[in-house]
Parts: sequence; C-alpha cells; structure tokens
Amino acid sequence: MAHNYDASAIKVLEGLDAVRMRPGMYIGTTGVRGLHHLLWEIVDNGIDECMGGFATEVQVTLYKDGSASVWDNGRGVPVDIHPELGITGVEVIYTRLHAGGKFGNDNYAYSGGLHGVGASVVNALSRWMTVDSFRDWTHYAIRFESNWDEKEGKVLAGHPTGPLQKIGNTRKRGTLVRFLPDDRIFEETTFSHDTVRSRLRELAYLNPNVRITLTDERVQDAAGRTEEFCYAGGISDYVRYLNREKTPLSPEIITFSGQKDDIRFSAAVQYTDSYTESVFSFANNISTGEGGSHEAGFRAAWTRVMNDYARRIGVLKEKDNNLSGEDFREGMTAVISVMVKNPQFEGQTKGRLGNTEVRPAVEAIVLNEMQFYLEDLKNQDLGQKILDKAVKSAKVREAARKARDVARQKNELDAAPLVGKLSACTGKKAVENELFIVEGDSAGGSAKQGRDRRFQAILPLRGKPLNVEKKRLDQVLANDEFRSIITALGTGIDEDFSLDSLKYHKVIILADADQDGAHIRAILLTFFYRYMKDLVTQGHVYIGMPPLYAVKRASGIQYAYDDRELKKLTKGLKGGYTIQRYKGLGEMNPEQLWETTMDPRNRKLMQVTIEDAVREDGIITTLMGDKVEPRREYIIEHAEFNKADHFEGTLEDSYRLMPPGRETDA
Ligand code: 0RA
Repeated sequence: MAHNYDASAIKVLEGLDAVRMRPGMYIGTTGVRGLHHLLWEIVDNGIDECMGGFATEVQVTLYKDGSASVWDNGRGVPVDIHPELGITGVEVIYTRLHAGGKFGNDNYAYSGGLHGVGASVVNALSRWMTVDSFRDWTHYAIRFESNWDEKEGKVLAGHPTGPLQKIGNTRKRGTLVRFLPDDRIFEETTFSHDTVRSRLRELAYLNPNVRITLTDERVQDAAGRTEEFCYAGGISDYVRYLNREKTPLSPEIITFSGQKDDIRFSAAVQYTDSYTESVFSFANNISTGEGGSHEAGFRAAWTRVMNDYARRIGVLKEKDNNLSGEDFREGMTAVISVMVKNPQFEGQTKGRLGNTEVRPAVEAIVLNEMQFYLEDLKNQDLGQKILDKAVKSAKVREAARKARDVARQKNELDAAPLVGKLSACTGKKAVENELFIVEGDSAGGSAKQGRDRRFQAILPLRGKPLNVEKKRLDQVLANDEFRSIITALGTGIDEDFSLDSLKYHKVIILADADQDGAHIRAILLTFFYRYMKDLVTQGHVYIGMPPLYAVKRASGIQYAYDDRELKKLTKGLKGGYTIQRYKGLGEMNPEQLWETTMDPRNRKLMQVTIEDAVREDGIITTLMGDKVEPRREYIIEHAEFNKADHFEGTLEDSYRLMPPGRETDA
C-alpha cells in the first residue's frame, strides 16, 4: 500500500519567521505546555512512521544541555530535491510551514496532527536543530539555527547553516532529530521527566508492539536512565494498568475493534467494584479529555446493547424501563481509540473530537461487536455480572433521585437552611462572580469581611467534608457540606449537572497550607472531578494561594508566597525586620486576607487543569482510594511541599501542593 512519496509530494505554504512572532498561534503557550508540544510534534513523526508500517521503534533522549532527540528506524526523511522549490526534502519538512505528507496527501492518512503544525514550527522555536537521515545506505546530516542577523536586525528563524551533507556509508535506516528549545521564546525550558515518560507510555499502549524508549541523561543514577515501553496487548494492557489499584469484577478485559469507511475504532473495557466511571478516549493517538463524537457513539451503543441483552436474558421484563447509561458505566474502566482522516479538535483545550461522521460509525462498530461478544456462551458470566452491577446502581440512583427531589423541593420552599452559610455577592453576572470555599469558620468570617461583595461570595466549610472517592451518590447528597456547595453553584450534580447554570465562573478553594488544609483541598477536588467534571475541564476551579510569610518593617509589610520569595525579599535587608510565618488563614485579619489572597490585583491563584487525564485519575485513586500501600509510596516519592510559584497547574499539581497525610482514610 506504500505510495510513492518523495519530496515532490510535499506542499509548501509560507515561511518560519511568522512562527517566532506569534508562537502562541502555533503551539498554544510558551510555558511548560508549549515546550512539551515541541517534543510531541517530533515524537509524532516517529510514531507516524511506525503506524505506516515503516518503523518499529522510537527512542527519545533528554540531554543535560536542555536539548531532546528522537530517533526512529523508519525510511529516513527524503533527501532528493523538491522539483518546484529546488531544495532537499529534509529542508522542506523542517523549514517550510505546513509542509509534510500530512498536508494535502494521504501518505500518513491517520497522523496525529492536532499538533499538525509540523516539524518546521519546532525548528522555528529552537536555537538549533539537527536532522540525520539514514537512507539508501547513506548517512545525511543538516543543521538549522535561529540566530541574530545583523543585516536584518532580527533573529532569523531556523535557517540551514550549510547544505545537506553526505556523512558516509551506513547500514542503518531511520531518522534522528535533535533540537534545543529557544530560551528567548519559552519561559520554561526544562523538559519534565514525568510528563515525557507518561506520554511515551501512553503512546506505547496506543500503538501495540511499537518499542518506545526514554533515556534521560539528566538522571544521576546511570541504571535508572533508560526505560522501555512496549505492550503487545495495546489498550487492553492499558486498562489492566489503569485498574492496577482497583478490584476488577472479573479478570477478563473486553476488547474489540472494527472499521467503517475510513474510521477505525478499538475499545478495551473492564469493570471494577468502584462507583465511578473512567472512560479515556483518544483520537489519532491524542487524548480527548473533553470527549466528543467517538465517546458519544461508544456510550450510546453500549447502553443500547446492554439493555437489549438485559431483555434477552430476562433481567429486564417487558414492563420495565431501560437502565440508564450511567448505570452501565458505574465501575467501568475503558480506553477507546479512534483513527480519523481529518480530525477536528474543538473545545477549551482542543480536547474534544468534533467530527460528526464518527459517532454513527463508532455506534455501528460497538453494537455489532458487543452483540457478537454477548452471544458467546463463554461470556455469559461476565455479562450477568455487568447486569447485576447496573441493576444495583439503578436502585441506588433511584434512591438518590428521590433524595435530590426532596432537597430540591426543600430548596424551593425555603432556600435559606441549605445555603445558610453562604454569603452571596450582589452582582448578577456569573462570568465575573467568584465563590470562595473557605476552610473553617474563622477564616470564613475574615473572608466575609475582607471581600469585595460586589462579585465575591463566601462559603465557609465547617470541619472536613466526606471523602467522596469511595462513596455513592446518595451518601454524597446526604452530606451537608456538599449540599451547600451544590446549591450554591446552582449546577446540579452528576447526570443532572449543567455548566450553563453555573452561578460563579471562578470557584476558589481556600484552605490552610498544612496537612488538614491539603486534605480538604484533595477531597473537594475529588468531588468536583468525580461529580462535576466539566467544572474542572472547563477551567472553573482554582486554588487560592495565601502567603506563607509576612516580612514586617517600619516601612510596611511585604508578603512571600514561598521560601524562594522570602529569600529574595530579605536578601538586601540589614536587620530591622521580623518574619511571621502564617500557619493558617485564620491568622490574617480581613484586610490582610483581602490584600494577599482575594484581591485580583495581588493574589495568586492556581487554575486547576487536566493535562493528563489518565495520570490524574490514577492519582485520585492512589490518594483517595482504599489501598494504603500505594498511597504511602506516592507520598514518599512526591514529597514536594509548597510549590507556590505556580499560576497554572494540573490536577496532579494541586494534589501535590502538600500531599495529604496517611490520615486520608479518615
Ligand atoms: C516523507 C517521505 C519519506 C519519509 C518521510 C516523510 C519521513 C519523515 C520523517 C520524520 C521523522 N521520521 C521520518 N521518517 C520518514 C520517505 C518516502 C520513501 O522512502 O519512499
């Protein structure tokens, strides 16, 4: 099926300087996320070569000088001269925007290409980039640089330092690309070992039998420098991994795949005894944390096929209503992966698959494959277990619905008791309004007095809320603290949740910088993630960061949010000052609390984002679930306290701000 693909197949659009002028347009941010985006782009090219059947291996190396390289054992980038442009294929791919087979050509029909911006963008945003191509028994090499040009009076982006060189003969095949992200562009230039590792592992699960290795030269201990990921079982191995700390209903993993028109779909599903649903979806190897048409098709078909099955074996009688989709997804861990020709990524974080043609195709594949699966006699036991679990879930859901109706009626008759502790704001614009959920009555009191009542509302929390991870919906709804949060937000919860009725577009958790505060924060985040997921994925959840220190001098008070800031503040001072370490929010008076923590002009907020849904879900299970040993290990391994220098962080970062102690079971 291999097409003849040489340099002439590559279309050319425009030059690279534009990328340096507006990097955000191409890679989103110039923060740590954008930095990693560069690497994903280059890794994707290697993976594409594997998906095309031309390579079996991708090796990623992180170097001490800050550069990164990616090697694949594929065909090697083309070196022949492009007939219209008169330059080599390598130069076209790495210096011309939007060039590459992905563009207007079906050599890489299913390439990831969210990124899709191409390797040239990586070159434009690097100080230097080298490309080695091993092809036709010959080793070729070229180097690109972005450096200051006197004549032009600006940095020239990614130009070759000389012509493509023939280095010599070789028996190897493949491509090696190495680049150094430009510190004149990026605020952060250090690749995160954990982030890279987790993405590479994910890619290995999504591409069975592709051997992916990570070598981190920055790691001190030589033995721990290299790690290899290769999974013969693909996404079914992924599900087994995701459930490693959970208790499966049954050892087998339901796995199937199918193709309709140009859409290829595969799924792996296993049930556990937990009450939550963990469906992870991917489109063209890119995580779609905001869901989309493939998820919608999968869910719809799963519900239908399971209801049909329940009727066929008599679990549902003619007069019975169908069970709901939520019931069939309680305790479900699933990985679904779709390959689409022209993926459209939409949404806040470009994490939702938009292609409408995908839904019916996925639905048809799931219906067909699952009907077949459920007809097989050897699958009857598992089928029965799934139905039992769904029936139980439906009963609880019915009880919860009644409780919720009561709460709702009570609420309408007399809203006061439920939101009694809420001090609402006067403004009516949800987009501008903020809800502070504050630990403790005394800090709540200060916040109430210190706030700007036009747009800030305060909800004090008394004591620790219930750890929701191992609780069912009805128990959560019976809890006063959560009831007041749900009522205050106005969104409803779980299947009733609607972001449209959210009354505060910023929901700010304000807890002390100690173990108790960390625990409360973790519980609240877990609650939002499990029952109001879109609140988190759409970026409405924030962590308030109170200062840790006050430096008092005759001239006034200055605040430090972490140890580094404190050092900076006190560096030039020659005595005549005192340092106060705040142990709790309650130690600040209303004016101080306003000035340091609530005033939008000075405060530090950390917006909670979901960078890596699989990892974040695992962290919740580890930290909030019922197995003690993995939690202890995680906490020991990640004991990073008070990382207060963030403005944006993943869900994992916020859990880590200060790891909850072992009393998490409380
Ligand atoms: C287009 C054509 C051919 C190879 C590639 C692209 C290619 C690009 C990259 C980027 C990283 N690794 C890569 N490996 C291959 C070759 C076409 C042929 O040999 O006929």
